[in-house]
Amino acid sequence: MKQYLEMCKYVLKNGEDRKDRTGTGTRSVFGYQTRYDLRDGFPLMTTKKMFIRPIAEELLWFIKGDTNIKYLVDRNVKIWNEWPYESYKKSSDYQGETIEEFVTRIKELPENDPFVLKYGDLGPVYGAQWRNFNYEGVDQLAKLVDSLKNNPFSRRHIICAWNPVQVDNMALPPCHSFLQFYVSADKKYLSCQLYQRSADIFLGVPFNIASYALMVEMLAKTCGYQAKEFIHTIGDAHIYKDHFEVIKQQIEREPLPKCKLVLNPEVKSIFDYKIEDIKLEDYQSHGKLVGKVSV
Ligand code: UFP
Repeated sequence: MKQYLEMCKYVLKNGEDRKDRTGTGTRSVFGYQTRYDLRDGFPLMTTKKMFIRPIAEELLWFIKGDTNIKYLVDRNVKIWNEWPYESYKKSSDYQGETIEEFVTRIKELPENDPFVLKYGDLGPVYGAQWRNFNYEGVDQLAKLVDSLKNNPFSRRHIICAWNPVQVDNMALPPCHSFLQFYVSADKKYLSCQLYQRSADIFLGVPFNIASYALMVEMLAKTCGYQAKEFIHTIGDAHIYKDHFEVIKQQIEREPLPKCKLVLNPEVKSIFDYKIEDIKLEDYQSHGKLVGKVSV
C-alpha cells in the first residue's frame, strides 16, 4: 500500500487548492493511477484501522441491484445515510429530527413502508445501473459474467454506472463510474481497471480500493480465474482541507503486511455471496484515524 501513501504525498505537494461543491475546499490533482497486485494479498489499508464488513455489505447491496439505504441501515452500515437525510431535511415532511432519529425510523419501518420508499431511496445509483441500466432491463453484471466465461478476450468487459439520462436523479452521481475487466492470455488471471471521476483520498479511496478488489476476487472465483491486478485510475484526486493533518499522520506510518481474503469456495455465482462467505485473515493495522465527511 506504499502507492497510496505516495499518492497522498504527491497530492499534498503538487495539488492545486480549489473550492469544491461541499464548501470544504480541497487540494487536488487531475489524473492519477495506482496498481495493486492482488496475488500477494488483499489491499485493505494497514496504515489506519479499517473494517471489511461495511465494504462487503455495500458491494452485496450493489450486486443485488438495491438502491434503498434500508438494506444497509438494517445491517448497521452508515456510509450512505447523510445523503437521504440531507434530502429529507429539505422536504416539507421534515420535523427537526436528527440523523440518528431519521435512521432509526428507517430501521424500524418495513421495507415497503411509504416513508422508507420515499426517503430511503437514493435514486438510480450504482445498483440500479449495474443490474437495470436506465431502468430499461439491461443487466450489465449478468452480461459481464457471461462474457468473462464465454468470451474471455473480449475488449468489452464493461460496467458503466454513469448514466447521463438519470444522473440528475441520483443522490450522488457515481464516483466510481466505469469498470473494465481483462483476462490474461493464458486464461489464468482476471484484472480490473476502475475509472473514478472524483476521489476523496482520505475517506473514500481506501474504501473504494477494497471494494473493487473484493469484486474482482468474487468475479474471478466464480468465473474460473485468479484475481491479478486492480488498477485504480482517478480523475479529480483530492484531499479535503480538514483531512490534511490526519493524512500527514497516516503518511508517517509504516505499512504492515497485507491480509488475506478468504471467500467461501462453495459459492459458484457472484449473485449468491452472503456476508458470511467473505472473511479476512491476518489483518494487522495501525490505529484508527478519523476525518469528517464532506456531504
Ligand atoms: N467519494 C469517494 N468515493 C466514493 C464516493 C464518494 O471518494 O465512493 F461515493 C467522494 C469524492 C468526492 C465526493 O469528495 O465523495 C463526491 O462529490 P462530487 O460528486 O462533488 O465529486
